[in-house]
Amino acid sequence: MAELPVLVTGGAGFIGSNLVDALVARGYSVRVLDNLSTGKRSNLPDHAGVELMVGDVADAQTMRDAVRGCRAVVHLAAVASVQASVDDPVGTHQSNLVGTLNLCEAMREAGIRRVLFASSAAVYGNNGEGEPIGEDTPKAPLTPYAADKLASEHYLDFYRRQHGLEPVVFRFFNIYGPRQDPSSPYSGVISIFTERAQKGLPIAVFGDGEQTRDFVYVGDLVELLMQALESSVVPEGAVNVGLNQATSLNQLLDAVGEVLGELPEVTYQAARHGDIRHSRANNTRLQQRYRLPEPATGMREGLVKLLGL
Ligand code: NAD
Ligand code: UD2
Repeated sequence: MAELPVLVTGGAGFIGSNLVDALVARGYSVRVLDNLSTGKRSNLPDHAGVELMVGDVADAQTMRDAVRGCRAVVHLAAVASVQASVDDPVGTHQSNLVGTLNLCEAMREAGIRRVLFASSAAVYGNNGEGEPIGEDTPKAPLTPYAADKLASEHYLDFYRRQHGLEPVVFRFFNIYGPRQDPSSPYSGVISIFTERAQKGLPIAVFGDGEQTRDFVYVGDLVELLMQALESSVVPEGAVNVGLNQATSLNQLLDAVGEVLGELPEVTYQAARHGDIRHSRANNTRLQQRYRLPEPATGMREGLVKLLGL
């Protein structure tokens, strides 16, 4: 069975390329479908077992071609920037919802069942803020990005009930690690802070730095994705991917300073409009269904790996 490829949509991006490395290391062959909008060819290993199809998930025929002969799919392709979805709701909808629907149809036609889907903590909006957020927390998708993620979850559930698809829906909290692109102001905060600290450029904290996030190292996420791919059972219901640990930006800066030996100038500016104060996952379901790496990668260790030290 292992000779049939796993399809990774968005596999040339940050999370996708880290997953591709792990799949290759475990002897899987991999097909990547990516339009290289934010992903890069150079993120992928030069390996005979990795095939790159440059194409768009929003194109139904491309999606049919991509799933043909695959054993399972990990669906990561999306416009991952919330701000981009605010600026261009119609354009991002093609990637973020139509892409998912095309995938469901292509899998139904091809008789492929297992699909892992990258949803987001964004589906909760500001609900549950201040306490660990459980999966049953009422949803409040406040942006086109979040609306498309939540709608994708519902379509996947329809295909599960109607056509026997085996969707595994993960709601990622804040993922960080190597190859996360720091180039936009809305890139992940860890990618921005570490890049600027390495270059000695000033760091801007929006707010007082006491806001907290539940940061997950990408290597730990990839371990979970591998388990979900290989598991024989697929229980219903989305699963939060967080560590139930709150790290403030000030604590993050301390850790960056410790790991690099020094920090550039840090300025505190006005908080971003609509910024969430505290985001932390209740991860009981994750722990019931999967084995989190024990111990999970701590912030200092994750920064060392990210910085290649
Ligand atoms: P990324 O931008 O590095 O990866 C997305 C990949 O999808 C890129 O390689 C991009 O080129 C590709 N892509 C975009 N639109 C496409 C299209 N229409 N057709 C084909 N390929 C397309 O971002 P990432 O952080 O690796 O995100 C991966 C997934 O995880 C996304 O679905 C994102 O929404 C989700 N997610 C990420 C985080 C996080 O903290 N990084 C949090 C929640 C959810
Ligand atoms: C994350 C996701 C977003 C969405 C949201 C849902 C990322 C990159 N973003 O947004 O897609 O899923 O969660 O809740 O994963 N900050 C600074 N200085 C900077 C950059 C950021 O202070 O230069 C602050 C920012 O204001 C926020 C915190 O850092 O308080 C984290 O920002 P982020 O963009 O990494 O992630 P978040 O949680 O806002």
